[in-house]
Amino acid sequence: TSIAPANRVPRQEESHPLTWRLRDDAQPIWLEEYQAKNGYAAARKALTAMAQADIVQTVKDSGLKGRGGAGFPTGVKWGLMPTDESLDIRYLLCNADEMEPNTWKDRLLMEQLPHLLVEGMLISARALKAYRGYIFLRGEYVEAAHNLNRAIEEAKTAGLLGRNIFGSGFDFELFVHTGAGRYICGEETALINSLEGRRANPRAKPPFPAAVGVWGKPTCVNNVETLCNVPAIVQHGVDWYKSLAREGSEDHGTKLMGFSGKVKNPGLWELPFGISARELFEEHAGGMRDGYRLKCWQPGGAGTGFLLPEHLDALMYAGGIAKVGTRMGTGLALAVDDSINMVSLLRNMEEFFARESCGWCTPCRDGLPWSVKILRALERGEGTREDIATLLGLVNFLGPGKTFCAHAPGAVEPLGSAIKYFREEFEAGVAQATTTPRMPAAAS
Ligand code: L3W
Repeated sequence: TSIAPANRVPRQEESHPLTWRLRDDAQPIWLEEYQAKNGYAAARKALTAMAQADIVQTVKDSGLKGRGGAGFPTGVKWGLMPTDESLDIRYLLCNADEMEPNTWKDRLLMEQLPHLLVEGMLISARALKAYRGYIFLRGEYVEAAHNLNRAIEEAKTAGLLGRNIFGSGFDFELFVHTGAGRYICGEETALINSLEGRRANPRAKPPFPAAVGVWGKPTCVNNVETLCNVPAIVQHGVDWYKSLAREGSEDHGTKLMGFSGKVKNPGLWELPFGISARELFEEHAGGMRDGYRLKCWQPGGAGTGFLLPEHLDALMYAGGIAKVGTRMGTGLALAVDDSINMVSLLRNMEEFFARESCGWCTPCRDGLPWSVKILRALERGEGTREDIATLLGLVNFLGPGKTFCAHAPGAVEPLGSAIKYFREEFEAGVAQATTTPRMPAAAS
């Protein structure tokens, strides 16, 4: 199955650098059509008319930030890659292991615009002096794998991959590597281990991948959407890119944003950073379907916190969402309607996070199943009075800086915010007349 066209508003090159080439019939765009729509012009410019350091500087100056959820500045990450000529190899990895619940933005790009990712990787590889690239793709994305492999073959045949591309002397080989369906492979060092054929446990950072990455070599890992921004930045320049976001946004450019749940018009749109969440919800998603009321929402994936309807005035950029207490994450929001019980919703989410823990560090391995056990009891109305304090203890104990990677902090962020805003629903799951805690409360 294919994803419907991303926008119901007209897409224009000047305002929709990622999606303006999309077809209305949602069919993939192959090389001939991509080139007819100015495809690979940016790559030609980068490889034949720009010095390698100028590409890095352009991306730095654009302020492009990672689109996988963490928002680390891309140019800064690129600047950490050693450019020493004596190095035999550096790698560019594309993190295409899109498995965040409620997030399907990279899938759209890879299925319908595979050449945009190939072109973005070619330019980025030139900037990083990386001669080999891998797209680490979520295994279930079968159509994306097919379309990317076909695009790579087309590009090779046309001399856009391989040796001496555009006569520039630059060589680049690109491969698709499909994962086996584990959420943790989206963590960049777990991804690197998996690519090497090892178990997908995250590695300690530092060293960051730029110093010691895949097979011990300098490696840059960027998200699909991040890399797909690079051609337009190179083609149209920093000033143009910086003019795309709404006034008031500290982030530049556009973002694939979405809304799902019981909204009238669930979907995915390329929108300027800095629009309000209300505009996203009401004008693009059409508000709630008749008979449903918005109870709360998450701005960008299961690992982000719940917000109330009154928070819809927040602006969709990292700092705008931080002001209301959580992270923008992937930018694909979820509307929770008033028919949903928060204990059941959180039980479902924590089951996912507990299942997807790699088990490497104790707080995550033991803490997440513990939260599931408590949430199941509360859902059945068999909780104890101490359960909510224990859950809050886990939110603290599994929070940022206390585990090996961001998996557990992401898992407890929705839990902490759900208890903050809907505590009475958790209290309603406490059995009458219970006094004995089932397990000792976690140290706070
Ligand atoms: C060099 C430093 N590099 C950080 C780099 C780091 C990485 C990037 C972001 O988690 C989040 C997570 C999920 N020197 C550096 C440095 N870097 N400091 O910057 O790193 P970090 O640690 O901030 O985050 P992360 O581990 O990459 C990602 C959240 O995203 N999330 C999940 C998204 C899932 C998908 C998906 O399925 N495709 O996107 C949603 O919010 O919870 O917090 O490259 O090396 N000093």
